[in-house]
Amino acid sequence: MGKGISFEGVNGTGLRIGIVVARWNSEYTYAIRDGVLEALKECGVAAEDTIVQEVPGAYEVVLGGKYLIESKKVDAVVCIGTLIKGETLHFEYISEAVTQGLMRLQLDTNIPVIYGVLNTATEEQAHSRSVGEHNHGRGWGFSAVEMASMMKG
Ligand code: DLZ
Repeated sequence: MGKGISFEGVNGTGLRIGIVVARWNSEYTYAIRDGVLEALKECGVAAEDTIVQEVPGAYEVVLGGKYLIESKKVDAVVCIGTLIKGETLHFEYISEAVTQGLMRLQLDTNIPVIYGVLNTATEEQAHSRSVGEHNHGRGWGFSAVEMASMMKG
């Protein structure tokens, strides 16, 4: 289960789920991707219904998500990136643009877009929330399935 909330009974049988993963900070984003994959498998999403698309950085996850929604007809998409504050002066710009972009994407398409972007102050926080004790990917995988099921009625 994800940290903090329960996803009891979430069933992904027959659902198609997309994962967009940024290669920037891939030590963390790949661990999150693996957490998402674990959760999807656990709730019955078939391997052939799980589509993974890599993009260069967090800034590109929005268009990557749009691509999976429009071309691969996914029922939900998890968009994964990691932005570490100390690392880039662009932090605020990229973070804000991606946050707005992902919300707009789901409202424009009516396909759930899970916000899989870590915005952290330190490398240690990014580590803890991905490769460390609290891999947020699991919760984001369950969230994708729950929201996809909801939208399908
Ligand atoms: C350029 C850049 C920088 C400085 N930092 C990050 C980061 O911490 N995390 C991340 O995912 N991507 C970063 N990028 C790359 C941008 O997201 C994007 O790939 C490039 O600006 C090209 O559009």
